Amino acid sequence: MTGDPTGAGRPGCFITFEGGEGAGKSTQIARLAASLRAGADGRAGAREVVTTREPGGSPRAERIRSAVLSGVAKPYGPFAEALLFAAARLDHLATLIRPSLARGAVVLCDRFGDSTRAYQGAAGGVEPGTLSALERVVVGPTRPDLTLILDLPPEIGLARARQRDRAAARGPDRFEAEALGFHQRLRAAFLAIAAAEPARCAVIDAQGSPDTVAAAIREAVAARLPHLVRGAADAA
Ligand code: Z5A
Repeated sequence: MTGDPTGAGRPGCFITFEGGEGAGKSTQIARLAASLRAGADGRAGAREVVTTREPGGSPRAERIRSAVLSGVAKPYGPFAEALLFAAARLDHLATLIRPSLARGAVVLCDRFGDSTRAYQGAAGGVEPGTLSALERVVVGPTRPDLTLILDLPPEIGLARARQRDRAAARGPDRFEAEALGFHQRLRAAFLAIAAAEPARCAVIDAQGSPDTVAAAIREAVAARLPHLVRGAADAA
């Protein structure tokens, strides 16, 4: 991919996935990556696709991830946690996201700034203006071209996450362990973000089978970023 197809001042394309616990973000990122990597003839590797996640995505940010998800920062409060997520994001942007976008890659990121707005803001009580100021400083112009918000009732997402955790013989992390009301506020917050920024965000019903959700995502990407799917095989 060459030039600046999204008009965002960079040759690559930045797509983020957001939503509550167990919404299927990891599952769907893998599927969209496979679909975008396939060329018109189904040949893998036709397009560079970088998959990454937040918190984390770079060695230094992954160290912050381990600390925050262990719950060690919880006693300092949601604003301190927002600062830690921002510190991780700063490194992730500098070392992985911006260099990938600059060479024309498609970057698919599991969570980004909207998670800070939803978890630390709407559900955690940090004032939105404070988080917007932090986002302006940390993210700058590297805003996503498209944000896919995977939406489903939190009871279903939490049940999926618990089942996955049981299979991996591990307990819930810092945020999975929060009460249902917290997760309901998260869902409302993501839907409010989508309603406030319809040009950037697409809400995807995440209750269907993985195949159904993958098809809805491909449709949303084709509608919003047609240059990405032109020629891409129906691989996922
Ligand atoms: N956080 C924050 O507070 N502030 C911030 O700024 C940022 C993050 C960036 C990261 O946790 C935590 O950090 C997160 C918010 C907070 N909260 N928590 N917990 P994480 O990365 O470990 O977890 P996550 O982002 O919430 O994702 P997840 O729980 O791992 O879920 P997921 O990626 O959305 O889903 P999945 O792994 O693809 O699927 C979950 C299970 O459901 C799995 O067994 C699948 O096989 C199954 N699945 C997937 N799709 C389906 C469908 N369609 N039907 C049935 N079953 C399905």
